[in-house]
Amino acid sequence: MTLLIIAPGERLEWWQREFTRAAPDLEVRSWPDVGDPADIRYALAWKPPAGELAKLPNLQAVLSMGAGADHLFVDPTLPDVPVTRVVDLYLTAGITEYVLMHVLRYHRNQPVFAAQQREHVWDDRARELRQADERRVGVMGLGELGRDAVAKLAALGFDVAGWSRTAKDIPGVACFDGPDELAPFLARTEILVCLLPMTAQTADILNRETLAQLPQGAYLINAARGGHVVDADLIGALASGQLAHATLDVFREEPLPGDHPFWDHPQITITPHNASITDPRSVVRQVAENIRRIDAGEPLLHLVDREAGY
Ligand code: NDP
Ligand code: OXD
Repeated sequence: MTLLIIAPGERLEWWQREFTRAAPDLEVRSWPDVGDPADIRYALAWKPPAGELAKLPNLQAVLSMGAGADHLFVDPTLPDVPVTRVVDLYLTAGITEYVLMHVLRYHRNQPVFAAQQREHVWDDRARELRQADERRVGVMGLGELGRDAVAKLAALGFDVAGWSRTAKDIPGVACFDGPDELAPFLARTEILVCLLPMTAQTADILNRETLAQLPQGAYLINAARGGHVVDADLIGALASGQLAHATLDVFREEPLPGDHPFWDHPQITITPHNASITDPRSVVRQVAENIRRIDAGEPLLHLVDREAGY
């Protein structure tokens, strides 16, 4: 029973080490050193090259190394086996820290003060003095990540709303759902946080039309996927003043190409897709548990609904 890891090279040794600690009986190989492909029963993957998983004739499950599984579904040859994803306290905590950091940064007008510093300007007039309970924050996606973010934003006192596919009831959070409630959700959202999965329904969701439904001068934080944002529409919304600033962790092409206009845009903050990072120390345990379940014929943890795409 062999697990194949297909992922960027720099952390492979760490994964190997953690598997040795948590599941010493499991044989673990790292792509491209597959050995006999017939040995491989499970694959733990992050952005595997298209066609590689289809070469494994006895594959029983693909375990996404991240919370998202969209990087697997882009491969048209992905084998028809169960797909699971990561749900992990550390991963969630990282995203929540990122969301809180950037919401607070916008709430406290930090981009204005950063620009003033570049110009050696001392101007202590806050652009607008607002209390947290007067600041309307909206989170798209109320899943594992979105639910934690809204709870902690609400605990800080923000006026918080969330938008999801199906109806939710979360204490202290104004919940909106479905396409019909997207416009009212956006209309009340001054700081918009995107934590949606990438699916056929959510691709390009932040476009000229939807960005125009936000109040003028709104802020955007995208820690979900680059394909949620239409790049040219974002740049247009920043130029017109419809958006004041955007913080982007994810991009249509990663790494972000050196000549992309986002890099030097004064109203865009870029982070290199590290809002949160899967931590092998905790995640090997759920991978090992899912392998145990596959072997025992038990239902898997954190199964992805292939039809829904998340
Ligand atoms: P979940 O599957 O737990 O939650 C997804 C949420 O999105 C659910 O609330 C779901 O609604 C909602 N949703 C899905 N489709 C729609 C739709 N068409 N309209 C409205 N709402 C929709 O995912 P996670 O919270 O675990 O992760 C979210 C995403 O965050 C990941 O898919 C990944 O892309 C990204 N991510 C980014 C990281 C980074 O470092 N930048 C790190 C980790 C994840 P419902 O509840 O009704 O089903
Ligand atoms: C994930 C990610 O999906 O890091 O986990 O983007």
